[in-house]
Amino acid sequence: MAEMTPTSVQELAQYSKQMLDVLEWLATYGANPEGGVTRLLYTESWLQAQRALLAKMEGLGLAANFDAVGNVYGKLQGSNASLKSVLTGSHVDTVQNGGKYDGAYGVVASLMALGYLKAVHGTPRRTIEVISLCEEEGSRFPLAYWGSGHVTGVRSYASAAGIADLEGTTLLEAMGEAGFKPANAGEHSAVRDDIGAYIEIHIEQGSVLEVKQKQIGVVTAIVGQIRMTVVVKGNSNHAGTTPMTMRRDALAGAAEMVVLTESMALEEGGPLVATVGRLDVKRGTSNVVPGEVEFTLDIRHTDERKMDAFRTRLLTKLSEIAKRRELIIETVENLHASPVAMHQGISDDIEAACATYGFGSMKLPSGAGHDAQLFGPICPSAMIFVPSRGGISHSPEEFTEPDDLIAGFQTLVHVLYQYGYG
Ligand code: HGY
Ligand code: MN
Ligand code: MN
Ligand code: MN
Repeated sequence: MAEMTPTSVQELAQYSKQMLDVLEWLATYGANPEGGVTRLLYTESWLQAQRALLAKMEGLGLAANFDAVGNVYGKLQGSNASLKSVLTGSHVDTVQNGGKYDGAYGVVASLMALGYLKAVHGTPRRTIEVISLCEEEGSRFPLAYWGSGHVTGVRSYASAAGIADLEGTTLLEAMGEAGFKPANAGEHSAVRDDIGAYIEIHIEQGSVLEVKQKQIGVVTAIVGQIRMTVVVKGNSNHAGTTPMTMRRDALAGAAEMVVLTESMALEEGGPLVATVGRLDVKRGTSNVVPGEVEFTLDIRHTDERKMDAFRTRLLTKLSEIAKRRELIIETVENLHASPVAMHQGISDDIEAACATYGFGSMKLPSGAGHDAQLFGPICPSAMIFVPSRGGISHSPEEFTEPDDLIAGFQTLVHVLYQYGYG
């Protein structure tokens, strides 16, 4: 395997500083006045960020382009075109009022890594590409991994049928309005079969690294994840004239279901987690008994069989509540991602790179979902984590120490150098 030359390490320090500045620059796209960042798929702030990243990639001498659904690629062409590419990147879509590191750090560290490698080491043997992926979060539309799903062939335009945001704008309408013309529905628009490895650097979004005082996490596996939408229907009625014993109150029923979800998850115990992240009372008014409620379910586990079994048991219990209260319950599954193990060989090389630089590292599973979950089944994939202060993420409070961001960046550069130039 190729080793980094000493001179390159000094130049790396300069690019490390630039990486921090570019991260702050990216956070200005979709910055909320009260702090935090909101860049939802196909909105102006997300599109401006993607366009700006494409220009930044070109400025670093990479060949850059949008693909059919809005992923942005930056390519450092290799000398041996017969070799499959090394792909590195993440996402810049965010949750509502999220942090400035989730996803963005992975895209910025990757594009700066390619800029450094091109400037200091020239043409690699194997093509190395950075990608800024669409809708990893599923925060505007209830369909996560839209971008990585297209690259890996898991998503097609047909997958978007009936998918709309809370305002009723469909995913395909929003895509067209952002300038990405959906081709015919069945076609896989952006799928690739020439990716030899996928490496993603990301903040941990948990507190294990901080507690264990390690700078780098080497991800062993990404948890399985089920996301569902639950609709509860009863009878909207007059709040003043409807006796308590004659109500079919959709919100009271949903509230009982939310509390049961939490208690069943607590009873099941870790690593299972279950969350109701959003609950909307349809046509909610203070003097009307609620007739319809929609809420989301997010269930995760490292063991797919236990995750599926928990989901089945939970839905049975929710139906019992609905029956007892003479309510109707409808459920739609929006995501069913299996747990995915990361590649042992690349993970070992990440650990070795940490040892080279003296960065303390440890192996750990990821409780958060990532695009690497989609790449893992089609090519060797690995993830590098850096610590999140207080384990906080999906919040304006999200923060990672600059030294840790730099340690992650240098580890990523080292591994990309090995795989691209080795
Ligand atoms: O929800 C997640 O796990 C990720 O942040 N999208
Ligand atoms: Mn993320
Ligand atoms: Mn996230
Ligand atoms: Mn399953």
